[in-house]
Amino acid sequence: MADIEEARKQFERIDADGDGLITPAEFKTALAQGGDWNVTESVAEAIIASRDLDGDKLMSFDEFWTYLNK
Ligand SMILES: [Ca+2]
Ligand SMILES: [Ca+2]
Repeated sequence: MADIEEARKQFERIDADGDGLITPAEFKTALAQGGDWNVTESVAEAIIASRDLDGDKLMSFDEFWTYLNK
């Protein structure tokens, strides 16, 4: 079971501009900063699309949280 406070911190780290939505570009940057997992923007888009519940191509905190609790 994921911890919602920890999840929120992770989400805020990825959401570089703090608008509450993670774009593929933000996700890609966060992965690159996190270590050696370099993905292309289209891969980042695909990962977000697989977690995207409302089809806006962005990941909200709710979608991130749902994903963590799968
Ligand atoms: Ca953002
Ligand atoms: Ca979404």
